[in-house]
Amino acid sequence: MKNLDHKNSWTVEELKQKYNLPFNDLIWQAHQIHRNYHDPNKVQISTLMSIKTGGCPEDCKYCSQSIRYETAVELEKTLPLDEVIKQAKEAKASGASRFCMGAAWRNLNETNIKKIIAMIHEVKKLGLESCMTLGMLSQDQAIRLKAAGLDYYNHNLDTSEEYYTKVVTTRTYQDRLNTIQNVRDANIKVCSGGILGLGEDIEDRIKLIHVLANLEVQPESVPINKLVKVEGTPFSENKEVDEFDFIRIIALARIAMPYSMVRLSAGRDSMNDQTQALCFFAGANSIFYGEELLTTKNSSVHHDQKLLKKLKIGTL
Ligand code: SAM
Ligand code: DTB
Ligand code: SF4
Repeated sequence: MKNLDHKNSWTVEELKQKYNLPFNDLIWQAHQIHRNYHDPNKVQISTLMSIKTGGCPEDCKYCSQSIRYETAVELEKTLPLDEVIKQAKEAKASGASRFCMGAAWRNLNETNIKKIIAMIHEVKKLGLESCMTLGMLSQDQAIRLKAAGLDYYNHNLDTSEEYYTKVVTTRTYQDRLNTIQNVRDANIKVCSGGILGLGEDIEDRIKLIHVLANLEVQPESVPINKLVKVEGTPFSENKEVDEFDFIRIIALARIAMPYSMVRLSAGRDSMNDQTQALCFFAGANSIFYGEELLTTKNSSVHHDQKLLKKLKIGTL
């Protein structure tokens, strides 16, 4: 049964045809693939921690942490190692299998890489998988992070190549692809996805899935975020994403990348339980768990526990 639907030579046209199927046909196809490749009643949970908050020089128009926008986020220093250990222990105790650390950097530098390596060592010692998202990485840096034991690196493409220039002007789509390649070449697992609600068209969303699915090796993890509207950012008043359009993209990601873990990522806080349940049916099988994402509120732990129990979904 395996491998039948797996290919990394999708055309945009083929993906559009899938996306435009009647809703029931689309989510049924996605669910069948989901069952063939994954346990449909299990989700993987990761906890996020911001190890360096605010003051980022990039101009991503959705982000609370860009120095260019007046948001409520205050600039903080890189957190000390003992704070990282404390939070990683709490994440483990609450049932997370992966600890994801994020920094508001354009790229990693020499001073910071030493701190990062120490953090990876400590997280690994606790028996947790490690994930980092630190901006651009060189080939040499990726190799050093791998040597330290890093399991995953998150670096999102966010949207289509065409729309990207409307979202960020301080780096290019190719810069993002280069870092993803450096991560892949260093044998670190790739976590890469995007955000819906940036003002993009449906076609941009389909093209994002197209780029991810056609990478030489598909990402092991594909986070699909719904924009968290942050006051003070240029995208704070963006139009809401239609729930069915969101579920369709989850289904498309599942069909195009059957082996990948599809993460129902930021924005769950503003989704009702029924929408989340349909996302799980359509192929989402990982979530961020914990009261906070990086700088914004996540769905509460209490609420998530209740929802997973209602749906009889267990954790990996
Ligand atoms: N600075 C690094 C970078 O951009 O790669 C790492 C941290 S950055 C906050 C990680 C990812 O979070 C971004 O690539 C973006 O996809 C996502 N993100 C940031 N702000 C968001 C928001 N308001 N809503 C949804 N996703 C967001
Ligand atoms: C991802 O795709 N989503 C996470 C994680 N990777 C790093 C980040 C979401 C951030 C949401 C906005 C905030 O909390 O600042
Ligand atoms: Fe900086 Fe990352 Fe936010 Fe962009 S998304 S402004 S790179 S922290």
